[in-house]
Amino acid sequence: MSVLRVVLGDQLSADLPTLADLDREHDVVLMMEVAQEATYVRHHKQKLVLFLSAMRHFAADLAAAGIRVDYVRLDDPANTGSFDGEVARALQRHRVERVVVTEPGEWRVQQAIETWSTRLGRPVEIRADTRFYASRARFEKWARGRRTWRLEHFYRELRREHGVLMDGDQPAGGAWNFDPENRKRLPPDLPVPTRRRFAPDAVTREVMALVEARFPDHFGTLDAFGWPVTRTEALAALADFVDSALPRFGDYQDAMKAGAPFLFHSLLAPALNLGLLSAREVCAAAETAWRDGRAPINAVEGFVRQILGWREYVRGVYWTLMPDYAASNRLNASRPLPDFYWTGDTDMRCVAQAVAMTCDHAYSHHIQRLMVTGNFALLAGVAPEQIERWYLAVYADALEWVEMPNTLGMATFADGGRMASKPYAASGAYIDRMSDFCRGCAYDVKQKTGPKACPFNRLYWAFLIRNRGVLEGNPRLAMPYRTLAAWSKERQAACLAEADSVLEGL
Ligand code: FAD
Ligand code: DLZ
Ligand code: SF4
Repeated sequence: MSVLRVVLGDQLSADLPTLADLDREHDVVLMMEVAQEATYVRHHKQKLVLFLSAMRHFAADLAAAGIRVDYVRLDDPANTGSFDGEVARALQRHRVERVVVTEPGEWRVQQAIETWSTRLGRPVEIRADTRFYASRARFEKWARGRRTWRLEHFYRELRREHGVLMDGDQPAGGAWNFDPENRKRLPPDLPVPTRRRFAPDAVTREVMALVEARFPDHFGTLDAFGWPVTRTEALAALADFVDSALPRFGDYQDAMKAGAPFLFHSLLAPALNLGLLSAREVCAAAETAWRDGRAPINAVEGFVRQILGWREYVRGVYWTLMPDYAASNRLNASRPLPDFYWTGDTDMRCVAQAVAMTCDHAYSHHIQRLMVTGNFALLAGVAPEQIERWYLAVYADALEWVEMPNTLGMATFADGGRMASKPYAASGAYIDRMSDFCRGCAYDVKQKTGPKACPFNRLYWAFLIRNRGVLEGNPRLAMPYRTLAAWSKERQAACLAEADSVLEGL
């Protein structure tokens, strides 16, 4: 019985469940470049190139291994532009009895796939995605019946269950969490490693021309494209990270520096999310580096927590709470996204830097996403849906299952605390402590009010006043609310007026 095996753009893994029992003689693998996926948000040009080039390379690898691949290119004149249309067309080309696919990474794609069997008149088998440590069901089992969900609890369970960084039943290094050691400021003279990047080959260059021609007005530039697009390149990127950056990953995880987008971060999220690397092999490489004495425990535990912890946790949150999750807006934020998120045209140096790095590399690291662009959107009351679509569009690693909970749960507190225990709201003092941005900024981070004062300062207290009804009972915000309680009515009104003048300026 021959089978049509559908492989999506973020499923580029040789061990994909879709391919498990493939019959080389009779089965066909279908891969589709479709316009709908390129435009449902206007993805950064580098993200488009990354997906399409990696898909083409993966298809070539399958074909070289003797597998029949039906690859539909974006510029194929008969291309219908959607997964639904292309699967229907493929069924006319191939005599197959059934369709097999692995769970997709996005809820809307899952919805579409669930209609296929009725619409196409063939059985469609959707297989669980075994590339994650925790299945969707595993997270739901953990979450069921718990009033509050916290990363730390889920993370410890997964470490025990999978024996990651464990010495017997004890956490390796003597503690579950080394976070307190991972908040150092970057010494100004500390050299930042030069990272391994990958020059576009002929396939990537062809895709670059296609993307420039088809999507000229999408955000971002292609000049600095250097993402791994093959498994071989992704493995080289992993080795480079372990050697050159992992030892200091923990210490400077929260640091930011003008003109230095990558610092000691791994840059591995795109390769992980497309399936070129597996979470298991990446965590194993980090753990081996610690056991061999090549990286300290605070770095390795911090790194493993991001992948075995946060990455798995946010996926569980997404699949358990969708589709209602997408409409979360607990703080009733409604302001449109300021234009400078696209242009970088702002005097706020921290924001301008984050947007410039995003434009040049389809990347900015976690603290820039959370504490600069995210924090500003939170303090300014930007509509969650607008900032969420921005994050989905502009980062090479952005897929909704990971991007949405980070935006709605972590950066904007739109989910009201389902995912994180408090909003990550901060004044300019935090950015000043963790970066060198403020020194060259048009605003003064030390001033609290007036036109020269840092806008983060001018917005911070007003944010707490405006959202008192939702946030005041939060134990983690007890301190600032105690401070506010001592403010007179007049002082609070003046603070709100000060914030209004910043917001009008947007
Ligand atoms: P590193 O700092 O080197 O971290 C190592 C790995 O851990 C990453 O590659 C990633 O796989 C994982 N990781 C780290 N933090 C998180 C997290 N909070 N949630 C899930 N996984 C994490 N990550 C994405 O992969 N895709 C997204 O679309 C995305 N959107 C985000 C939006 C916002 C508002 C925020 C605050 C964070 C977002 N993140 C997203 C998480 C994180 O910022 C990125 O994973 C990270 O910056 C990618 O760079 P890196 O590979 O150098 O990560
Ligand atoms: C992001 C993306 C883009 C830009 N293009 C494609 C594509 O042409 N074909 C494809 O199969 N996938 C693409 N993707 C990824 C999808 O948007 C989507 O996120 C995943 O398929 C969900 O599993
Ligand atoms: Fe950002 Fe304020 Fe510092 Fe300027 S002064 S870089 S706006 S935190």
